[in-house]
Amino acid sequence: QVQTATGTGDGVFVGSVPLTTAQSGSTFSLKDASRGGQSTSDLKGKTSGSGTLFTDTDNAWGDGTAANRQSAAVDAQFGAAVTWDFYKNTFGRSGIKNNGVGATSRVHYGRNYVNAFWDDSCFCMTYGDGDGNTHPLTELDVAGHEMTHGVTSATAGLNYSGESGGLNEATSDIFGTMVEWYANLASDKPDYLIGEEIDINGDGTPLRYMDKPSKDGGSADSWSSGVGNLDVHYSSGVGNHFFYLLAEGSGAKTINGVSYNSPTSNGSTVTGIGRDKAAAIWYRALTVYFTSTTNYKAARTATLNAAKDLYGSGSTEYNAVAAAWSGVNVN
Ligand code: ASN
Ligand code: ZN
Ligand code: CA
Repeated sequence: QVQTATGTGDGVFVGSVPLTTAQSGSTFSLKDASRGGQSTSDLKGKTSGSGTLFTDTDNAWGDGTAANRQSAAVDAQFGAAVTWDFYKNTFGRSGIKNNGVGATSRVHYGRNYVNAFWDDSCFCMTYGDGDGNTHPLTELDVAGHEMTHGVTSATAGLNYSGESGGLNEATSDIFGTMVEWYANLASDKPDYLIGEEIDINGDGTPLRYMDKPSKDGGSADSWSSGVGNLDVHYSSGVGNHFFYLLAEGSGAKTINGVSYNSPTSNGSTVTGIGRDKAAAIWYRALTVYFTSTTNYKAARTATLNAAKDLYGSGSTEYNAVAAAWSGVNVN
């Protein structure tokens, strides 16, 4: 019969972490019965199919290098576990669909694939190995980002184009970042950067910046009439910048050794309410008020309604939501 066991993992990015695994005789598998049966499989370079469930004989997984094919699986399985715990312990959400069912993860997708993605049809997330195979896409904020696409799909269903697509992407960056803060790993100190560990640009810069999204060379810092024509990973900048302003406030500050400088589009000063309250407001807006066609103007109304529900109309939090949206030109 199958029993639950506690193993150890050494991931490419997460370092040494505990893993809840399954044991059948002398064989362990990367499957977590305590979190809806979430598991991780090896695609071995293929681009379809469910892959081969990772198994092991000593319940010690990976060696911290991408050369060992279990290491990326440790990151993926741990990322799915932390994301599960974040949603469960922060919002009482039991899995992506809130039905107690875990998602599966697939690693080693294709060859030199520099991306990761969520797919509703397999209820699974998939990671490439990156170009050169030393930087798989299995960073924690990416895991949280991809699984959050599943949450968005199961709740608001934000259309993946135009301004609603930007809000969809921002939602994934916001909660991917919150997953990183929830885990608070010494090996990956939490920040307001996306994909900072992967070195996707080869020069040490992250994929995206929440304090000043335009630092990536393409994202919007604030709303303008054409913002919905941008790629959704760029129109997300308006939502990401709103969230940073709401959580941390405008101006310069250093957190965990990273320097941020977040200007508002109208020159106003915004005082942050902290990331936990900001996340609670965004989650309530996502799950109660956003619809498939919500645009930035409607997101302002939705988050104000969420803040009213949680903290009261005219509360400090409510007023901060209004000020943060005005700071990204959503009036
Ligand atoms: N990693 C990308 C994302 O989650 C994949 C995509 O463009 N759909 O947004
Ligand atoms: Zn995304
Ligand atoms: Ca990050």
